[in-house]
Amino acid sequence: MERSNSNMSTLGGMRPSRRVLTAVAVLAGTVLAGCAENAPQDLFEPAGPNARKIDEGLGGQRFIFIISGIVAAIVIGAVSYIVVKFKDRGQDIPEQTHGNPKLEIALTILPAIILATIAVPTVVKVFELNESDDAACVVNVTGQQWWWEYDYPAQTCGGITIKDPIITSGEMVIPAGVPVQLRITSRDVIHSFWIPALNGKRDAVPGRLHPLRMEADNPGIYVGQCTEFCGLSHARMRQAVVALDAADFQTWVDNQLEPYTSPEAGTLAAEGESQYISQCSRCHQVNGLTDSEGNPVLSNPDENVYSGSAPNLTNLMTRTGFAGFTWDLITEECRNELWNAPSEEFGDMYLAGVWMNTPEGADRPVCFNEVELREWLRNAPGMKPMYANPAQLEKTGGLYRGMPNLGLNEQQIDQLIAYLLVRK
Ligand code: HEC
Ligand SMILES: [Cu+2]
Repeated sequence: MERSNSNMSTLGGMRPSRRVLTAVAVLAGTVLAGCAENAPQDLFEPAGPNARKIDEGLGGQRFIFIISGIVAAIVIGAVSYIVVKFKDRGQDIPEQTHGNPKLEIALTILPAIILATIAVPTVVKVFELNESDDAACVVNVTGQQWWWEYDYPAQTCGGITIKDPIITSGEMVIPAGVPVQLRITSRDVIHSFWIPALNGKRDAVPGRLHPLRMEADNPGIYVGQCTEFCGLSHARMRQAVVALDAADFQTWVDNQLEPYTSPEAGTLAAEGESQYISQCSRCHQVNGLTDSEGNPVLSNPDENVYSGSAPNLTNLMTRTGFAGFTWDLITEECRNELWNAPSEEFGDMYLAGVWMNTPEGADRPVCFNEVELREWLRNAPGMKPMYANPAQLEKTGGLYRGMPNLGLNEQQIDQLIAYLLVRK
């Protein structure tokens, strides 16, 4: 027994003291990395009233960390003291005792007090956080493999009228300083929606509607990622909430609802439009698009995609990311500029999107990240593993999970890019 124990502790060729040191170094590294500046998913940097409620005050996470920190320090201190003081130095085994009512009562009451101190204010906060009936707008949030869809019913939102429904993906745009009621659900498996700077997480479960209140103090972009393992590309399912001031939110709504105009005949973009109709419209919708006979082109994702849905591509270029907000529609440089913009300048930059920093009259947007969008059209499952391998399709009854490789050639991709760019 003795021998096998000592074998265990030298496993991997590391002595125990070395292992402890390594563990401490890894832990310290992780903690420091977590404190790094520019960590947009930092739990300790709330940017809205709900996240602040989770962070601060009685029952907040700081309060709980302090109490558990004190308890941990006492326990670790006592254990270390005992380990050193009573180390086996060959002394006699001490006399065994049993029963110490004073100690037992103290050790029952003390933890009960500690737990009650944590539990009572926490439960109160949970109820407060669940309130969402003061919300001024509604956004339906639907998770699917592996992206989020946001649909805005026609409504008046923070004083701004959304006269027709809007459907978008990846980035949810909301007015800053206005409480928004999210109604979260899923079309396939369970996902979980979390924007750490704005609120806690909420699961997206098929067949259920889970409310969550979202409010951002100031204009800016607040990012997060799906936090419920949901299959192959779970790690590539990200999301963002973009808060804009009232005037910018109005502009965003107007842009989304602008009527469709076909690109001028004979242009590359017009060729892209017909490519789009033949290659893409069976899964994707572009609102207002009509075919050569003037009939609306309607998508049919139920017959092509496992979740029964693909992102609505109307005004794709008003977004800054794509495919589960995992790749950027704007270049890295422009993204850094946008994400770090002061809140007064953020709205104008966001609304300009790929056209940010572009001189008046130029016909190519300076901030457009063409490389990754082309790569996506060339071979989407090569970028984001999606179970789109046709050999596996029998398992989903012929339906794709995610976007398949459509075998487009470079010329078709040129046309499609030109088309997607024309639409805002
Ligand atoms: C079989 C269905 C299907 C077809 C056909 C299809 N797509 Fe997709 N596409 C999807 C799905 C599903 C997604 C979401 C994938 C993800 O993010 O995980 C997607 C995502 C996208 C995105 C990212 C959108 C966003 O907001 O995140 C773009 C852009 C796109 N497709 C363009 C096209 C174009 C252009 C075509 C035609 C050449 C096309 N797709 C054909 C299913 C399809
Ligand atoms: Cu997910």
